[in-house]
Amino acid sequence: MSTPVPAWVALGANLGDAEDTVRRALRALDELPHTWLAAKSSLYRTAPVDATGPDFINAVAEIRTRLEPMELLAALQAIELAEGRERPWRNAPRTLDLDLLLYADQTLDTPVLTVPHPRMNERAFVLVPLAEVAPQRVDPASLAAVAGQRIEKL
Ligand code: PH2
Ligand code: MG
Ligand code: MG
Repeated sequence: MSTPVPAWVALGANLGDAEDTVRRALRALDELPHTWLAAKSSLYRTAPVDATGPDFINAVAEIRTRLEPMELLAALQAIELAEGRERPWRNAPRTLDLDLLLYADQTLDTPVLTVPHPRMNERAFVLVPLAEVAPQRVDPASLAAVAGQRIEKL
């Protein structure tokens, strides 16, 4: 069997009991096949970026996984669906969003999956929690550039 690799997943929610949902999703990541939770950031309350609706709860998980990137994407989408995720329009309020940020040191560019996540460096709600679990994977200039975005540790 393949050796496990590190990957980082952004969690976000702004519908229903978002805090509860994010905590449950962290456990769900740990329960995925061939995957476990290696580290989790704090939870944060964040202002919506290019989105409407209430404040988000965000966090970042570091996992180890033997799933290939596309298998992992499918597994993340299954967790979103189990939490009642609907996609009425782009960036609509959501019960749960799980975005694959980084998969080891790989880059991927397919119609359904781009890694590293193409917008991660513009978002405090990704960079601040990612810096907690994997500071070596955060570009300091990007982190400084998003300092104006509202984010508060729970
Ligand atoms: N996700 C988005 C768009 N905007 N804003 C915040 N604060 N948190 C998110 O998770 C988020 C967002 C698209 O997935
Ligand atoms: Mg997203
Ligand atoms: Mg998403």
